[in-house]
Parts: sequence; C-alpha cells; structure tokens
Amino acid sequence: MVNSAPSQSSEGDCITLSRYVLHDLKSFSQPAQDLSALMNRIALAGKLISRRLSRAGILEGVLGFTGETNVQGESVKRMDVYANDIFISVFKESGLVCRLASEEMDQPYYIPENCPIGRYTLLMDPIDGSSNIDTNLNVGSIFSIRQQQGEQIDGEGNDLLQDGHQQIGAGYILYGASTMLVYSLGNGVHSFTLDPSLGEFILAEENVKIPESGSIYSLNEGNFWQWEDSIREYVRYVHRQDGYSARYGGALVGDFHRILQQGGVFLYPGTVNKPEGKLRLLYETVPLAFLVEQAGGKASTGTQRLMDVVPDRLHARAPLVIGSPRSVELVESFHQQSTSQSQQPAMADQ
Ligand code: P6P
Repeated sequence: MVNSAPSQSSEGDCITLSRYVLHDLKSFSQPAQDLSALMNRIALAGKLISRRLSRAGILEGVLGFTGETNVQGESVKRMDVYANDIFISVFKESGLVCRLASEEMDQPYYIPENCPIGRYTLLMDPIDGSSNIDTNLNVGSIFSIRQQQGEQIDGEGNDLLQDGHQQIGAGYILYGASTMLVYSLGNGVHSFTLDPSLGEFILAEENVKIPESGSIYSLNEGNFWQWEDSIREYVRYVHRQDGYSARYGGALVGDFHRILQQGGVFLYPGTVNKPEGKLRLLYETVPLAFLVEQAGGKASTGTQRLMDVVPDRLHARAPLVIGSPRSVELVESFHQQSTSQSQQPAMADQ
C-alpha cells in the first residue's frame, strides 16, 4: 500500500505526475501501474503539443489550415492534425489502449494487430479551440478514459455509446501562459503545471474544489436571438443584477478552467437551428462533467444531468451548462420556470 501523500521534502521540491497518480490510486497493482503509465503518455502528448504551440509563429507548418474539412464539417487547422497524430503515436505501441476516438476522426483508430493491445480506450479532442491558435490565445486538449468491457472490441465503436458514468478518468491539458494538466481518476481533481526546465508536470493543487457559486457567466452572447427564451431570460436576469461578470474566450478548456478556479457557470446552449448545441459529448463535455462533479460542481444539458446522457452516435452533441452547483441551478431554474409557464392552462376567456 502507498503511504500518505509524498511530502514535498521527500521529492525534493516537486511531486511529479507519475508519482502522484500511484498515490492517488493508493495502489501499486498492475491496473494502477497501467493507469499511471497511461497518464504519463497523455502528459507526453501534452509536452509535445505545448512545445510546438510555443513555436507556432516561428516554425513552418504550425499555423493556418490544411484545406481539409473534418467529420464535424469544420475547417481543419494544421495543429488539429499534428495533435491528433501525436496522441496516436504516443499510444500506438504503448500496450495500454485498444483504440483512440477523436473529434478529428470519423471512426475510432484501432491499434494495429502487430502492436500490443491494451484494455483502455482514449477519447479526445486533441486541440480544442484551435481557432485561437493563430491569435496566440489559449487552447486545450480534452481526454476521457474508458475501460473495455468484455473480451470483444466492437469494431464500429458502438460500445462507446454509453453514459458518462462509464468513464474511469478524464481531464484536460490547458496550453496557456503555462501548460497545465488537470485530471481525475475518480478520487478528486488534481492539477499539475509543466516545468519546461524539468520536462515534468509538477503537482500544483490536489483535491481541487469549485466554489459553490460564482459571479462569472461565460457564453457567446452573439447567439442571443437564436437561443430559446429561458436562456434569454437568464441572460437578461444577470444583466440586471450587480456583481456578475461576462468572460468568454472562445475555447472551452480555458473558459472551463476559469470557472473551475473562480466559480460561476459556462453555457453552450442549443439554438433554434441546432437544439443539440455545438459541443460534442464523448470527448468534450462529458469528460468535463466527470471532472466538475469530482470537484463538487454540476453539469447538465439545462434539463438533464450530463453524465446520464446516452449518446446515439460517436460525435453526438448536447447543450451544456457547467460550473458551480448554485450557478448551474440558477440557469436550470429558468428552464423550469419556462416549462411550468408553458404548462399553465390558457387563461379562460374573461
Ligand atoms: P463559438 C471551439 O471551436 C469550440 O469547440 C469550443 O472550444 C468553444 O467553447 C466553442 O467551440 C466556441 O464556439 O460558437 O462561441 O465560436
């Protein structure tokens, strides 16, 4: 058994990610070793992506578009492809995963037969918010870890169409002023900062807890007239109240990280034309829902707990309301009001 948390002094001046994961899992069993190795591979991908992003304006072929369109119908940035390839290359011969599913790939990538095949599946958005890259603003990678159930691996990935409770871990890497890795394996949320001089992610905060409520609301108000009325009523309410602040960076990981640290709520609601919203469940919002619940927060579609949603396809989308419990409940209350009003019997003619 692993004893209490390694003290700073026993590690010199830092606790590395791989060391901490074994403490987090309180075990040296083979599954714990595998998860520690898996987290280390994710960290390696983050270091390689961070290094390339830090030279974006200098190196050829980092900025700009490939000219391709991905399965989402979105123009593909060169960094989207680079990051996707990086995750595949660091896991291909790891013996840890059987496949990787990604925003950038129509179907999951299955580890070739001539490579060792593991029992985990990594779902990821390799670079989320890539439109921010060319303007040197923050972007992120989002990941979700699932364990293969049974002996057969479904070749179409249909066994991935399960709710968020099937995740055994999730997290993100934030490429900002510093590069941070934030994860949970079901025992709380822990954050690490990359020390480039060491090439290691060093423990910054363990058992991160989101504030019960917060003054920040984060959503793209350019969609105001496309939202349903309950969301417009919520926005009108916070406009009228003192003390609320709007913050929106256009990249989910950075906007979520701010809410996790300072409290408040992030929303990406559905619109009249796209009631399911824009954000993808399996590798964008449900990993963050897993994380925020571990930190004492809430995540919903506005009407349903996000972790309970069962996707009908790999790239399924759903509306997102995520953050401090009280702040999410305030948004949900506008949905409830709207629903109860619509159920009121029409006033009898006078
Ligand atoms: P909009 C980035 O493209 C992304 O997928 C998320 O990172 C971000 O939260 C959202 O879309 C921004 O979308 O419509 O506000 O530009």
